[in-house]
Amino acid sequence: MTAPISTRAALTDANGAAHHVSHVPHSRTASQEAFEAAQRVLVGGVNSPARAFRGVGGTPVFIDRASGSRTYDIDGNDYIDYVLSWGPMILGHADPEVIEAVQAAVARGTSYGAPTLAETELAELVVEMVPGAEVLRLVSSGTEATMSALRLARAATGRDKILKFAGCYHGHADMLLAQAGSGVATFGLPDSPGVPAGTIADTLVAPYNDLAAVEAAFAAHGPDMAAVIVEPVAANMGLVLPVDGFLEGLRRLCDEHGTMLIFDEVLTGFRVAPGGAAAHYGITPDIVTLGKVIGGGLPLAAYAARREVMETVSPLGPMYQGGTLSGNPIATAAGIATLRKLRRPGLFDGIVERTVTLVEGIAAAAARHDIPVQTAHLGTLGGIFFAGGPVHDFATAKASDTDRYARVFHGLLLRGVAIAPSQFEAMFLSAAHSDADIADTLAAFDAVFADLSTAPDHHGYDRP
Ligand code: HOZ
Repeated sequence: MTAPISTRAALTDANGAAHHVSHVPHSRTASQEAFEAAQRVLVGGVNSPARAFRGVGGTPVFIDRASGSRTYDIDGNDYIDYVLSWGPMILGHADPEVIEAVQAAVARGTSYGAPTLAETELAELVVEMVPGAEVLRLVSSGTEATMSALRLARAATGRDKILKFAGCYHGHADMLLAQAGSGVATFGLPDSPGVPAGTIADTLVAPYNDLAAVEAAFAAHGPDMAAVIVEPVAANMGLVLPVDGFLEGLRRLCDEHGTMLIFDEVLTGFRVAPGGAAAHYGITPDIVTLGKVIGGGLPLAAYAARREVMETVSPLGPMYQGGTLSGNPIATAAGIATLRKLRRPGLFDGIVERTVTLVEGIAAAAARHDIPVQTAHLGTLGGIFFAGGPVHDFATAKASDTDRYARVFHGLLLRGVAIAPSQFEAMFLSAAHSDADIADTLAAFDAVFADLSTAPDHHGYDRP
């Protein structure tokens, strides 16, 4: 199939009637040319597979700039953005307070390789906000955080085995690339070549939300189990909420077996609640990993635990982990400005309210057009699956209609709304998304659903 990019015909329904359209798209020829040039010198034309549009087909949109709720592409189109750099931009793009803090930091130098006051200030904010985070180590990416958290769990327990859940994504460290979500799920990879069998020999995988499977794993391997690592709210296979008792069950089993419970809150931290999923569910993990929002859009992440566990880490303990750019002064400035503003009364609740309006509105629009959909929302995260029955784990997520997701994705993009270019990702909202943005987005969903139900072969929405 060819890729009909932006045509006015795509904005009419099967009978030629125009829908309410808040946005008239231009062509995307500049993006197409940019992608061709990029592919000559960058593998697949991208620096992270999740950006490659392989899950939906077509050419990635090249972004020129972003502000508030919107991204602007190099052809001059703009999009109400629900990707938000895959989560970090909780205040919206180019938030003035964050930009001011970053500019002030840049003017004082970009990296010192020595301690700064800002690192302590950011850590103090996190300790106040996040249950279980008593002492932190700042790193530069979520992958580094989860990789280090596992090393810590193994060092602190003297055990090797870890348990993860199918469809949960914890970055691309070798021992976590087993039945992973996010880009790994988008590309349908059970695991990755290049990961030695020995490296994942100690990685056990259970279905998300399946406490009986976890109990069985503990029955077989309890004395060897260093850690259970989980996205407390799974947000890398689409958005899948934990069923009642699942997280409590993990906590109990880990306590019974002397195993570290690691909450990977890279996506959910500061998003499910200001204190993350641990605060929302009232369950304190032994180790927590944070990323995305904590850096306000710059490369920064962290792992944290109670003091005696963190004392395993060098320079206090024997477990080595370090990094030249860890706690970078520009990134910490962005993180501090972001977390400070996020704590302002009413700000977080406003994002949550608009998330509810959006997700419930999508469900209502789908119902109007007889399109089976499963939606979920929690805090500032939303999710949609085109499925007739409940989605509670990776198997049910993968059984949803990814082709329909791709068509909806392209229909929305034509109407100036950007959701993730993969079924296996969440929707992210920010403080910059206004009521008008939500209304425009819902109008776009309604129009796309109308077209899909009346004209299933609508060319404008083909998966290229
Ligand atoms: N963890 C990100 C969202 N699932 C993926 C972003 C990326 O890999 O580029």
